[in-house]
Amino acid sequence: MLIFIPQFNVGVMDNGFPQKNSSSPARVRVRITRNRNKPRFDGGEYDKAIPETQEVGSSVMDINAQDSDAEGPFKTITYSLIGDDASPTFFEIEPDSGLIKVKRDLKSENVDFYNVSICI
Ligand SMILES: [Ca+2]
Repeated sequence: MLIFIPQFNVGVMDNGFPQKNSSSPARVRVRITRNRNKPRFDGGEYDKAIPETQEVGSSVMDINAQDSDAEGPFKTITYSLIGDDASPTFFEIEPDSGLIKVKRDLKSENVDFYNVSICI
């Protein structure tokens, strides 16, 4: 965190005649934040077996990640599913929480496993 300290004088005057005034030095400390850290998953690889009869809309697993930046948008994490395979068709992730849910009936495809890639 860098601190930029501009210094200046603040003036004040009255409306009398003759007009009187005074001044005082002032400074404002501006805290400069930078996006220094990338978000990291809490776990390594996530692996879970579910039945093909798992209901649409039900929870599959909860993905967690952290960002060690101090505050604001540099710390806020948004989850999304990525990849060219079928996984984004059959699964969805809540952008704020990282909860993966079944999006579409899994019995409609004869697939043994889905490789779900998550971007944060
Ligand atoms: Ca960050």
